[in-house]
Amino acid sequence: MSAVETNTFAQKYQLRETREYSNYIDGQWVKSKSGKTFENRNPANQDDLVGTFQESNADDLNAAVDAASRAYESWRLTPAPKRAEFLFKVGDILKRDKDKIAREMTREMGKVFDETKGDVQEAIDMAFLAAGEGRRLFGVTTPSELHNKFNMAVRMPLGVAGLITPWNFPIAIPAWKGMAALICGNTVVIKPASLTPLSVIMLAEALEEAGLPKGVWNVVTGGGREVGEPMLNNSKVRVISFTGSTDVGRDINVACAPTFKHVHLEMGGKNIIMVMDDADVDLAVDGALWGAFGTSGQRCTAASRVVAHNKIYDEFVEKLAARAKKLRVGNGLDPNVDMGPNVSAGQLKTVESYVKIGSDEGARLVAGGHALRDGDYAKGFFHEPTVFADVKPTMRVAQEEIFGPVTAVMRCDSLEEAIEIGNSVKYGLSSSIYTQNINKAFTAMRDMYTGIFYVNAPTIGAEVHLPFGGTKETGNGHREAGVAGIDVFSEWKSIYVDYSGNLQRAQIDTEL
Ligand code: UN1
Repeated sequence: MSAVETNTFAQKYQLRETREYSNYIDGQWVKSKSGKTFENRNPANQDDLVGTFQESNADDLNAAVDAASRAYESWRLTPAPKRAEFLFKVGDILKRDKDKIAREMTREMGKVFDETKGDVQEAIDMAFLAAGEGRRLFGVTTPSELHNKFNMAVRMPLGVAGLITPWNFPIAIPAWKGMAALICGNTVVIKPASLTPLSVIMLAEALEEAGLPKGVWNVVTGGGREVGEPMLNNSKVRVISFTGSTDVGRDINVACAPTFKHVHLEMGGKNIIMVMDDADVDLAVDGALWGAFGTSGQRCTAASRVVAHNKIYDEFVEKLAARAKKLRVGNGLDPNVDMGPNVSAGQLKTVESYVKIGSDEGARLVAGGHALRDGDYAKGFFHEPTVFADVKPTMRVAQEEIFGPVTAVMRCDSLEEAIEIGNSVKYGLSSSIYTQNINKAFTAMRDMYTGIFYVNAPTIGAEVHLPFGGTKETGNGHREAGVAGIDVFSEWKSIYVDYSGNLQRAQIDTEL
């Protein structure tokens, strides 16, 4: 491909010129000590080179951790409302640049422009939420069991936070983690997914423009082995927050055990929409379509399973298949497109292999089922929105995370059966019910063992001021976003102030 063609694409969609990007370490844009770079190309059009990025190594990572560690000494002592001022500014900058950032993000990872605007909006929301928290960061005061003694518990930061972030929400998830880390007084080293370094660089540009002191936020691009592993091994990093696959999360947990780092893991999902016989079927179809094919199904919270009551099953399947067939697939920057490509050749291959697995298992293909390779599609990683019907709950397509535009529809005869099927997977991120019956809604709300639950809405649509995360193999007991996110990036210090002037022994000198 020639540079001229790249420019044509960039110009057509008002994109940045292709160039080499640097790491951001200690307030400077610097090249990797490796001397190597890697390319990042548009998944909708491999001719379009987004940029080249530093293929960093352990030296770069350790330099970033050292910088973050030095900056920590003054950042932790900066009053939290003052730290908040930087975050308010970042929120304003992201708001000002929302469309520009979103266009680059669509170019970088493929989802449609409306969705990348939502991604940037989520980062804005998170910046403002965390900034507001700067005047709260509530602790606890409580009476003492002794006379003239004052008890309280306060939050303290941990030190350097290491963030390993995914490509599907390339700015929202770094913001969930990063804004919470910063407001608590931690400094940050972030390794973005290799498929979306630019989104995290754009976030760093906003933080730099907001005047964040040097070393407080550092970005090191590169691979998991070369950058991620040294982060896990560096004893100055005190907390790791990771979003990605369950397999990688497990390895991270093990790798962090020897240095007793705090670890927050956000991993896989196999989320379900339950459609009851009294549901508004058209609304449920709208929800299933958005839940399954938003972000081309590449969300941890994607509705990759649906269980529909036998009484409405045929109507639901027919309508969902018809609507899925009508979705327009293509370049997410084109306003006439409903669904973008898969993020990479590897991801597309996974989708294709699951379509084969589903067909071999005897599931009935009612929409899609093929990669798109003709004409302009040949330049990207496109796949048709795909619906399997008559899926059995034990089939692999109903059990395993696919992370692509494929959903598996199953049958049930009752709410109890739907809940049993819903809970029968190893993940526990998100679930939802469509029903007009409040008793059913509350029963499912209580009995679905997932971290997120929706009524008359799909499995996606989390807002930043509520905890985000899941049970079982989705998480390790933590949540991010909301006030729960503050818990990941702070720890408690219980403080006892004895102003009696006497030695008072707790549990012993307690008689009046
Ligand atoms: C994810 O599913 O990977 O709830 C994150 C949503 C978004 C975040 C999703 N706010 O769909």
